[in-house]
Amino acid sequence: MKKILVANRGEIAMRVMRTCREMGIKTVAVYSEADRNAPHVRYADEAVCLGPPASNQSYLLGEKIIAVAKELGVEGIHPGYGFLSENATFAKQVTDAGITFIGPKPHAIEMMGSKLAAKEAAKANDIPLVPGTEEAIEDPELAKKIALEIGFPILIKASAGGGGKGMRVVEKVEELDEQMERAISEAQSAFGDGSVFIEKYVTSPRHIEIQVLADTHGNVIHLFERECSIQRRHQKVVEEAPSIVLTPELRDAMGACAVRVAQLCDYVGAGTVEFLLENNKTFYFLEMNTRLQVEHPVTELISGVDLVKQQILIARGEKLSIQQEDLSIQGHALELRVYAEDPVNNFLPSIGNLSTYKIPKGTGVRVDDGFEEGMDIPIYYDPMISKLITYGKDRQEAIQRMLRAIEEYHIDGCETTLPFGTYVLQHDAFVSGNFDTNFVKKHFDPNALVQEDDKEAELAAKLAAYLMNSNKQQSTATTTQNTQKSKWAARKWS
Ligand code: MV4
Repeated sequence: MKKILVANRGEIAMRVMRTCREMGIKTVAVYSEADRNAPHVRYADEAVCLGPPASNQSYLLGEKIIAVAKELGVEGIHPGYGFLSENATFAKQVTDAGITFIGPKPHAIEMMGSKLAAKEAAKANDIPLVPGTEEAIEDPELAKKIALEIGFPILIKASAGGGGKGMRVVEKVEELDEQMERAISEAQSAFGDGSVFIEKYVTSPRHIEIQVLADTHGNVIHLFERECSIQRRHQKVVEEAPSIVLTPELRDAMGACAVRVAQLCDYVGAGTVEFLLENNKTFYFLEMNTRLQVEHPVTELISGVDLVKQQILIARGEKLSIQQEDLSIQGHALELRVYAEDPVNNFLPSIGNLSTYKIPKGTGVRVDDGFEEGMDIPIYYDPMISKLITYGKDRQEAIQRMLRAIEEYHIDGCETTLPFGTYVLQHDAFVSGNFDTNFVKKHFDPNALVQEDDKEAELAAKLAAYLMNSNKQQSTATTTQNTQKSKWAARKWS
């Protein structure tokens, strides 16, 4: 494979192209009109504009992307995450065009895209599932019977959903009829598929996922877990590897289970098997994500494996050169997703121009980003600016390094989730490891950040007053000098 087209933008496009360059593979970027000056466009060996900014007029135009690939003699297409990455039709069209899709085969994407098909296959292979139905359910009477059997609260999930989309909690039997009706009609309009199923609602689980790699020769390995319980509204904010609650035995059991899930759908490439972990001991298979995930770097840091490189080697048809026994966990890694969102204001998008953008550096710090100082954050896409990733010999070192890196990260022009990261990483529940998927709801009070802000503002005001005073005292100084001084003060505190 000598030339790869990256059908994505931002940090993940950069991430993929860096490995391509290391492997001596030429890269083709595609971009929308909003991304003309984006780093991924300049980094690539060739770049082609797809169209206007909206995703459905650019990054989602599968056929156009394939046409570009054919024209430029591209041998492989890497979809990144989001956009076309889990689109079985696109994967098939790529293959039909004689180009290698760097990812699993269409049937694996399809099977895992249907949560019901995934559960059915898992059940047939003795993979532990949350108690519930493995078939679509429509009949309200049957739903009631099952719900009473498994006990409330229950969760109604859309088969075509996933990642928390199309989920509804039902607390008591009286609400069931109405919620079922809503869930079905919502699923129908959102996904064009009204099938829903019922599960017992596990109220305080941890969200643990296992990274797998599978080659085209039937070899499957896992690269341990990522702990992703720190989320808000199904958007992960802090991820880490390893999880501090997995014993070696539990890790082996979940790893083996993830490998079986990959095997049962004939998986090829890098994938992630999601589990719920209840009481730090009972785990249930939730779903499989058939793409490279946002949080893959924490796995890379603790395993020493470049996952994108493995994806490419696998796509070339090579045998996995790593065996399960070769792998071990080295140190600890954390990732903070830096979003252009205001944590004090209910995480509302806070887009703007990155008038200051200075990234942290030094030992154990990795920043995966797709922005530069002076760039506008486009309104059309996910508002993630970067991923701040730290590595340490142990969890404490990784945490301290993250706190240091957050302090060194300077972004002006928009609000970000950086202060939220500091809040989480200093919280007793996080530090002690005593947390679950309810962490943000349970422990995050935006006022805590407002107070921090106030302290800073107060300090700034005091310093400004002090500078003005000292200016007055030097009344003999020339006007020019005064102007310069106040200009400096204004810049410093703006
Ligand atoms: C669940 C669950 C509890 N019980 N299913 C969310 C993402 C998707 N992959 C499945 N998810 C969940 N499924 C049952 N039966 C909890 C989650 C879940 C979650 C729920 C509420 C708030 C945050 C959450 C974070 C991760 C997982």
